[in-house]
Amino acid sequence: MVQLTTTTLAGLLTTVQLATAHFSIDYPSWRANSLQSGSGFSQWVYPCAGVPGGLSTTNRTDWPLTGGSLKLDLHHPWTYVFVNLGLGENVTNFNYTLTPNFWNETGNGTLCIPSMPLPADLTVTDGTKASLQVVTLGDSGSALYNCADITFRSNATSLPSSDCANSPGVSYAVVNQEVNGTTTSSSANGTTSGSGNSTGGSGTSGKNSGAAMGVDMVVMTSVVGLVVAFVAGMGL
Ligand SMILES: [Cu+2]
Repeated sequence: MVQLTTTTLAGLLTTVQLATAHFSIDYPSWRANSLQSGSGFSQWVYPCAGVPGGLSTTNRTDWPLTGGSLKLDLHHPWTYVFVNLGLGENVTNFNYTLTPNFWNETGNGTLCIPSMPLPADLTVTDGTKASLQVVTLGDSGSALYNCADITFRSNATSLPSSDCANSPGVSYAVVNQEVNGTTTSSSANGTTSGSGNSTGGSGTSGKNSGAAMGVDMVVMTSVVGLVVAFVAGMGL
């Protein structure tokens, strides 16, 4: 039984205020500041927070041919993160995933990945234009969207490490897949601290204890539900 008390309402209001915080893409430069009040954009809107492609012809960042840096400013206590890519000048289909296993991220602040690996079946050459869509997913199952436009360049570089560090308390774990009780992949990311993460991140050891596997199972169960809700929300 949930009783609506003054305390509960205050909590709900706090939640709503947190929910307006959303996130930004700091690098590569996002299409537009979808957080700006009066911008008319909403991060709830797929795709790209409703920011149309081609809004700015100068807001396109050069990215290395092997994948570049991604820097997010996350405002929620935790989130699931998906990064997708579509080829072309005005992308309508983000059909390549840069996160085949999505991330379970903890903490608010800067999350910076020095170099995002590209999928093996994605072929790019100098001058190939593309767009990234970053999707974050919370516990309500609703997602937030932002996009950044890039041009693949042979002479482009990643962010220097001095400009690509996570805020204190910000970390992520790559969500494992459980197939018949066998862990098929694990988070082996150097940026994963694992501290303060109550729902994941057990895969770094490469060997699951019974307790850790139990946690993974719970995570995956809820994640499947969330992904279903996510896909349903996209109308696919
Ligand atoms: Cu928010």
